[in-house]
Amino acid sequence: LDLEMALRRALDNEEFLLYFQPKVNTRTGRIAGVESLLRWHRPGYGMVFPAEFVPVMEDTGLIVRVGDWIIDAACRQMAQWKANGVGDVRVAVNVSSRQFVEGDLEGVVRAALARHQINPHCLELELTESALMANADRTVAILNNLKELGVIVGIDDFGTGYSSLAYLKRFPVDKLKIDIAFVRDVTVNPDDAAIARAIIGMAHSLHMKVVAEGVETRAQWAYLQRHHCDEIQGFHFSRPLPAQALGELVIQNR
Ligand code: G
Ligand code: G
Ligand code: MN
Ligand code: NA
Repeated sequence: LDLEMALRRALDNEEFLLYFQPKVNTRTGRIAGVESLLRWHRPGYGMVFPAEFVPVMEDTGLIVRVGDWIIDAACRQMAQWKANGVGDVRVAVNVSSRQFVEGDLEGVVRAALARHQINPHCLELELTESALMANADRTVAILNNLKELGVIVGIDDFGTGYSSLAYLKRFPVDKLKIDIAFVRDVTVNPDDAAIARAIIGMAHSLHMKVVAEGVETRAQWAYLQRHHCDEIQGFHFSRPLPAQALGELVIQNR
């Protein structure tokens, strides 16, 4: 309950901030974009990670309001990097199920892009299978609107939810993110390797791009490169970084 009270105040007190983890072109090693990851600078506690408070925000519905703030903050940061000479950085934002189901995602995205003068192709949304499956007809309508806007839509943690493959055909999705559960042992476990290759093959057949998360070793990267995974993300290349450090890394990486 203390946590819930503190979270209710956190937005107004500007205690939330975004970190950014690079997504790298698997072939070239160049930064293709970043994923924004929420952090909470809780007074008296230091930096708090989302695992400790996102579930509470989901339960209380706070995530809808905070999710709207995250989309705006990501776009504001893109404008900032541009002003600082870093250039265009594609930012992926995590959208929680409740925000997708209960919020006005299209309206919030449209407003943030306009407010900060952001090219829609520079914004990517990471949706979960559970959000997409909640109401398939509404999902198709929302995704069509987002596609019309020009933003990129991906499915996060792909393979761990209960999405029906039939919907991959119906939903206009641009990207799949292979869950860390299949990446962790991809070089040693033939089953995980088979699943990763199957996701890559299926995505490419459906004209989608594939990103693998949780890449921690050179060997995982090499395997995913050999099997034509488009992008990799993970500690092997970089941990999530504050905005300033990420900007410097992008300049260095060019
Ligand atoms: O950064 P970290 O590894 O602690 O993130 C843990 C989990 O919290 C991940 O599953 C991630 O998707 C989720 N998360 C991180 N940032 C956000 C965010 O901005 N919005 C939502 N809804 N979830 C986030
Ligand atoms: O579910 P989502 O993709 O939003 O979660 C991303 C989370 O994965 C982030 O919280 C990030 O800190 C974490 N992460 C990113 N790279 C790695 C990695 O190489 N290894 C592990 N174990 N976690 C990672
Ligand atoms: Mn994500
Ligand atoms: Na994920």
